[in-house]
This record gives sequence, C-alpha cells and structure tokens, in this order.
Amino acid sequence: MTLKSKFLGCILGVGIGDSLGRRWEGSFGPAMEEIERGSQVLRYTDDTHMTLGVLESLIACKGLDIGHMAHTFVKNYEEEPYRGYGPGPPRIFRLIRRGEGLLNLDRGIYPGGSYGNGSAMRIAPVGLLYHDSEELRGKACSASEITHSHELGKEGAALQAYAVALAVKISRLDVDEFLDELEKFAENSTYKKKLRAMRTLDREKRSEVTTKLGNGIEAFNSVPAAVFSFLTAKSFSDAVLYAISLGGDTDTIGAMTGAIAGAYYGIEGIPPEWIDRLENGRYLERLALELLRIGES
Ligand code: RVK
Ligand code: MG
Ligand code: MG
Repeated sequence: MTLKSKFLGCILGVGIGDSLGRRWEGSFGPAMEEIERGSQVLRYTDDTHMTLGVLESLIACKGLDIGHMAHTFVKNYEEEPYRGYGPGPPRIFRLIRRGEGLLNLDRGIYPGGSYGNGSAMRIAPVGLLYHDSEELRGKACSASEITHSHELGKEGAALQAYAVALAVKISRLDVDEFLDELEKFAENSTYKKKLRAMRTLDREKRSEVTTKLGNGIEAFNSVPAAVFSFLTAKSFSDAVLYAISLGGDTDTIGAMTGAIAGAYYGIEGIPPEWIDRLENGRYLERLALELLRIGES
C-alpha cells in the first residue's frame, strides 16, 4: 500500500469517525447497526476542526511551529465556534487573542494543566508527518501543550501519534507486536496498565472493556479505547463502528480509531459512501496530500 493511500485514509478516518460518532456523544453506546441511521451529510465536530488546524499549520510552516499553530487554532475557532469544543480550549483561545502568552494557559483552568483528550483527538497529522522520526514524541507533546500541558494529556497525544505512525509503517498487523511497541513507548503507568489489560480483554464484553479502558473525555480514558477498537477489528468500518458502540465520548474515540485504522487500511479500506458524504472531504484530502509532500521534501 502506498504512503499516499495511508495519509488519505488517516485524515479521512478522523473526519468519518468524528462525524459518525457525533450524535452518540454521551450515550451508553448504540448497536453497531444503529450508528449510521438517519445521517446524510457527515458533519464533523471540534475533533476534525482542530485536526484541520494542525494540518494547515504543519503545511504552512513545513513542520511544527507552536506559535503559528496556536494562532491557527484561534482563527479557526473564531470562524466556526459552533463545532462543539470542549470547555477549556475556547477560554485558552480568548487568552491567546488578548496576548496573554502561549504556554501553560490551561494551568489557570485545571490543576497541573488539562488531561482532556482534546490534544490526542487532533494529533494524527503529527503522527503522519513524523512517522519515521525520533522527534515524534517531542513534537506531539509540544503540539499538545498549547492547550493540554498535563503529563497525562501529553502522553495521550504522544501515544495516539505513535499508534498512527506504527499503523502507517506496517503492512500486516500483528496485535502482540503492536502492543509491545506501544508498551515500550509509553512512559506513564496509567497507560502502560491499560495497554497490558488489552491483551486479555474480550471485545464483545463491552462493559468490561469500558470499565478497564474507559470511554470518557480524559485522554487516558479514550486513547486506549481507540487503540483497542483498531486492534480487535477486521476492517476500517468494523473498527470505527465498534469504537462508537462503546458509548461515552463517541466522536473522539471514533475520530482517534478512524485515524489509526485509516492509516493502516488506507483510503481503499474506507467505504466510498462515507467518503462522499463527509463534510469538507475534498479539503481534508487536499491537506493530507500536501502534508505528504512536506514529509517527502
Ligand atoms: C465536547 C480534573 C480535568 C483535568 C484536570 C477534564 C469535545 C474536565 C471533544 C474537562 C472532546 C475535560 C472534548 C475536558 C475535548 C481535564 N483535573 N479534570 N487536571 N483536565 N479534565 O476542557 O479539549 O466534546 O472534566 O481541556 O480536552 O469532542 O472539562 O477540553 O470530547 O477533562 O470536547 O478537558 O475536550 P478540556 P478538551
Ligand atoms: Mg468533538
Ligand atoms: Mg468528543
């Protein structure tokens, strides 16, 4: 499979997982057959909107520039504030707009900074661009820090970026090897413990899955669920629909699962009718291709 197919699959995967999961956010978890019913245009939320910001900034700067990325987030938020942002980021964007600095603004809102999943949900383009680089962890943590500087928030973003990078690099999935790599990469015991638990969890026992891995708004309660949804699925659609069927923060777990699964299965693995129905799909595709060009130059 080509890198082009994987970049496109990953970025479209974010938008599709996010928009399919949107109407189930906060639910107990719909049956997989229920998820699509009644939705025509697949409208995305803050997860994809912020991923667009990460893409736009990485492309404009040919790599990570924190100041540029922060101001891109602010501009995009001001243009489309209705995308369903989490509680913290809009407050941070107002402070940035007022010129009150760039770093650690989340610490004025949450003790030790935010460990919400808002930085992991947008990190896929960093995982793509740095998939073959030692710099991946540092870049993911820096991109997280704009809004999520808590160790658990940064680690969630780094782990999600690394899962995307691994999915880009492999052509055949070996679940144990994939988990070995993630466990070696993880530095924090909360994540390590959840990665270990995945080895023996039964996918069909959803309440046990959500009890052990979580399905909430915190990075450590959603990145593991996304990784597990990908690892136990037979296809892109199986991964994304299963992720949403876990309930809770369904748009975000859907988006993160879509990113990893899209990076593995490529654009050819995504049902074409989902691609056709995705809001701004052509723009997402264009940015994915531009990111690929930056990576190759
Ligand atoms: C609405 C205690 C903390 C914490 C800390 C909790 C959109 C808080 C997307 C906080 C995603 C929540 C989601 C979210 C993304 C974080 N102590 N609790 N140190 N740090 N929390 O505000 O961008 O859906 O309960 O940074 O991460 O679809 O309200 O937002 O689902 O995590 O929002 O953290 O949210 P925030 P975010
Ligand atoms: Mg959202
Ligand atoms: Mg969400």
